[in-house]
Amino acid sequence: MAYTDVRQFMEALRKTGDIVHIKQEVDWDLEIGAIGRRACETESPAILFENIRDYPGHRIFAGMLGTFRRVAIALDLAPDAPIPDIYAEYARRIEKPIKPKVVENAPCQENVVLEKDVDLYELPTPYLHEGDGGRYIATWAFEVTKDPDSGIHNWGMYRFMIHNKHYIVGWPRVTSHLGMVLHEKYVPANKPMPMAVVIGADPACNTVSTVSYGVNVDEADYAGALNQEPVELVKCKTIDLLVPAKAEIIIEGEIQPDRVTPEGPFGEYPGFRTEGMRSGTLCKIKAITYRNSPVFTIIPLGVPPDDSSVVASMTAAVAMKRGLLRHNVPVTEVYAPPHGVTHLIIVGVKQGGKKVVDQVRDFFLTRRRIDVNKIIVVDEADPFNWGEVMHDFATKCHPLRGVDTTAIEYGANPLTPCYSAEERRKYSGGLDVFDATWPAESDRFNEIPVRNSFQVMYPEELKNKVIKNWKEYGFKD
Ligand SMILES: Cc1cc2nc3c(=O)[nH]c(=O)nc-3n(C[C@H](O)[C@H](O)[C@H](O)COP(=O)(O)O)c2cc1C
Ligand SMILES: [Mn+2]
Repeated sequence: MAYTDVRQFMEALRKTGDIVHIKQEVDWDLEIGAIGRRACETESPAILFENIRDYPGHRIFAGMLGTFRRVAIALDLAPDAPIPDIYAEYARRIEKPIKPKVVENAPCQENVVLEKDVDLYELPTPYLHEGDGGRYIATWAFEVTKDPDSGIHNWGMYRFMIHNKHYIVGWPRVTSHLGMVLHEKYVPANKPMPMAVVIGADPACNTVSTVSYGVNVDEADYAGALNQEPVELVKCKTIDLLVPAKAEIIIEGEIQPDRVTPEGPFGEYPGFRTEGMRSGTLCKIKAITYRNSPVFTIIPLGVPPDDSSVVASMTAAVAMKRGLLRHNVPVTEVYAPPHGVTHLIIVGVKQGGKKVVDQVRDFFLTRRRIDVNKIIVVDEADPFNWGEVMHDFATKCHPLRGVDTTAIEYGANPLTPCYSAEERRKYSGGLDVFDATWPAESDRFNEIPVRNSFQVMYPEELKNKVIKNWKEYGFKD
């Protein structure tokens, strides 16, 4: 069964014990952030804050997809489904995009506040981390924009903070889909770019906004794929954009093509506050529409695991696998372990060696954004099994011949904490590929050593006997 709004999903989480309802009064000023952050770091349930200082009648939902259990539930799998199964189900579903359906009446427009009546401070936006440049209204939310030529909508998850009661300011990177369309099409024409912020859409809509399926497709089709039914969209009240009809809150506005405004700093997804204040993208708000008793969704972003390092790492890894296969690189699996915050990726190949490892590197170097800076390529280890990966990395990756280092002049991740301020400003950095595979036949310097494992060291007959008698010896299965 698909969860087509946040309320149904919270009910499912209640049934499995994956949400905590906090009824005590909590402060939007840091307290919600602190509770949410600790819940992430302790892999606790999601949270519904029901009593927020200064905001009676409002609710905040934190950590929608912050554990693989919650991702499994969102996909209607068993809550304790193993991570590879969750990856596989997500990958399987996005193979069949389903077009959205446009509706006339939408819950997200039960209440409408227009133009001069707009006051962004009427929403319970938390001040999340000490040191943030402001109250971030869009954290677990996404922005809808449109390519003026093709009419294709883009859904992307980009942070935005409140500038004042009529303006928000954010940082969609120039290399992001929104950033590219803004700078290539709206800014040169000096035209305002319509943008809607969607807060509190269903899990599928948020999931697909964390990744790019290509610049010529609508993410809405992929949300339909995940839900296995069309997502319902409705036309905004003041701008020509379609937004999810059952979302909790929609903020309608126009990006100002001729103005920049200070944005940040912010406690960012790699788990650090890396940057100071930046020149941000400014958006003037024309309307706020919302459901009765709206649920405001947030992510208390920080060190892993949280929604970013769990679900957004998964969508990123599956996109990488699809890309590698499209480029005929024979990979078996790609895993983005949450603690690698998409900086470290594990790539599995059937047959290792320099040729395939170079193909993997070359694929990553051609991407629009090279957020990854370390890749471990394995042949025998299961990419999802960190113990196996570490063992092969430690023993099979040659400290000289097994490490390939490339400098990146442009396109690197400006949020990577180890990069200098100058590198971050220039989007420069690097990529290391660690070859933890055995060399192909022709490149071998030595015979390949024999693995001392139960699987390899013993005759089949003896292994079968040991397995058969395992329980009788007194072991568990
Ligand atoms: C919680 C969260 C916050 C994000 N914030 C930003 C942001 O402020 N700016 C940005 O460029 N990307 C941000 N991203 C990454 C984008 O969502 C991601 O690159 C996505 O693919 C955007 O779509 P696009 O590739 O079509 O631009 C964020 C991701 C997550 C999970
Ligand atoms: Mn996109």
